[in-house]
Amino acid sequence: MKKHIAVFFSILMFWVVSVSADLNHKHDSAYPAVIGEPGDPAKVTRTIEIKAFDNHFLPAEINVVQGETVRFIVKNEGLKRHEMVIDTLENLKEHAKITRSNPGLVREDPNYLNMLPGEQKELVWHFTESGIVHFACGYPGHFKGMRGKINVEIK
Ligand SMILES: [Cu+2]
Repeated sequence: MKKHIAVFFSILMFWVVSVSADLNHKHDSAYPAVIGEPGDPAKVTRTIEIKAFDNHFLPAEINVVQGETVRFIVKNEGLKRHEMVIDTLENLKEHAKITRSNPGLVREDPNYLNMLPGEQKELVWHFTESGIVHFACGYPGHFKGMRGKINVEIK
């Protein structure tokens, strides 16, 4: 009987581990599903140029269509270092808070760019859900002005 219980529990544990691995696989936990996912550069449908100034983005409002894969070319036209992070507003606020206590923090995530003055970088993003996706520079004193909105229209 004891053996049966042991077998039962090992099967149960195996099931729990596989289900949680599957959940992790479905949703890459680095960013919420509502904002989309890193895009395949081979599937880019549109290129959008954004300029980062001290301290605002131009354009600060962008319209895309659900399903599009966009190549963002971001150029830092300012005299300060800037970031461009695509995320939910909630996560951007959290990021700005972390940046405040870690000045000079540079992340390696696919939804993140960091540019020195004059530098230009690219980010490819696939907008899988309709709604509003935000972008911002989280640096202290920048975050209030350096925010933008991407309206993802229903296909
Ligand atoms: Cu900035």
